[in-house]
Amino acid sequence: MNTQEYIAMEEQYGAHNYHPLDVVVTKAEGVWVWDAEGNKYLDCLSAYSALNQGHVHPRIVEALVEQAKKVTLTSRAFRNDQLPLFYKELSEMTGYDMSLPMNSGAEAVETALKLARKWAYRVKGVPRHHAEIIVCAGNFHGRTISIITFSTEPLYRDDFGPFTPGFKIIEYGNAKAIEDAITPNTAAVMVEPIQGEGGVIVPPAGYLKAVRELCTKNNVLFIADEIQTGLGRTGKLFAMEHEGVRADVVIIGKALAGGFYPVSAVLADKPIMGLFQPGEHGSTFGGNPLGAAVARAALAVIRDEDLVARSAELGNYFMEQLAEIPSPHVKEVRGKGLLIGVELKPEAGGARRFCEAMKAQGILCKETHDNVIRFAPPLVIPKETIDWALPSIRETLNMA
Ligand code: IF1
Repeated sequence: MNTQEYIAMEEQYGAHNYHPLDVVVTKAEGVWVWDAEGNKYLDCLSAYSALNQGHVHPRIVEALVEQAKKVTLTSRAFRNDQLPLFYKELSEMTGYDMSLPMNSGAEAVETALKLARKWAYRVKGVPRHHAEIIVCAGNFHGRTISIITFSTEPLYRDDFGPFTPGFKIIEYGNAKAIEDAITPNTAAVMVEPIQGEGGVIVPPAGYLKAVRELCTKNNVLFIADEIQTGLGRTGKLFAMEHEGVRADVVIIGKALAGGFYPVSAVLADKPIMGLFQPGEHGSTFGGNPLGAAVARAALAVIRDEDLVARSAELGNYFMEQLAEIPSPHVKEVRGKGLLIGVELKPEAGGARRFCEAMKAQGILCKETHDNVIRFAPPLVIPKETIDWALPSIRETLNMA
């Protein structure tokens, strides 16, 4: 089948909940993908940071195949031999005592919210069913009904009520707004260290530090959603480290399994994570041996290939080079590490047409919020590949 045939079939039989670029990927390796006609493209999206290790990493393939031959699923009714090692390695890498594995990012966010509520009732002494969780405008934490309750994007929310009580939305990047919103019933503040979907919004310097201080001062949990920013994407293992802060609860997903498998997790120290009792939370697939084996390999690749340092170094280089491109359309280039947003001027006609033009040049990226082009290639990208892409990016950013 050719590209047009695949697209026609997808449109006929599939729900239309996406508007993808019309490239049908049939094969991938490292930073490259190939379409149904054999055209080759540089992947500058990395499945929204799920592919930090690059496509089809051989070491993760091997872990997947070997584990698939042994045992893939036990459910948590029985134990398996991969999960303990995954727990231990994740703890050693992140510095958190314990973790709780789930599958999608949204599930891990829900898990963190449940944990924060339980902590509020059992530790802080908030009256039951009165816990409040503070979140930020412009957030993206997933698609469940509770999570879209506190989305400020009408498209994600408006047709899907009634909603879940217990959330307060305040301005992102404004620590004073958090201070004003905290009450004796506040369980947690949940923040993305950089808002990805919001348009690669980097908060003002000192913001995360202020969040940390306010949470400590008011006995409120600081939950960092590092699903997109974590595991090396921004040039640190966690983006919050850019301000030297440590959240009480960290949510990770995406690159945790290198793009092979949905594995997410909530990290916290024992006084918090230890609150969950048998039966209170769970998942058929969360913590399964196949996912655990794949995640162990994905973490080992981040460590052994020094992907955090690579991201910092190449991200600086890529961002500098992008910022130097003279273009009538660009308003701002921003980001950290290899999470880079190029914001276009309102009169540029939207980011989508630039992504389409880039695709014609063999570079895949995706617009976010109408006028931001996101550049987030796998962290394994060689400098020469960035240099290969720059002339095409320059040409596109200068089109009529
Ligand atoms: C889609 C966006 C990115 C996330 C953060 C939780 C989740 C995500 C910070 C939920 C997911 C995704 C989901 C995907 C597109 C994508 C996205 F543009 F929509 F916002 F990355 F920027 N927290 N982000 O970024 O994780 O349940 O999806 O595993 O929904 O279309 P999930």
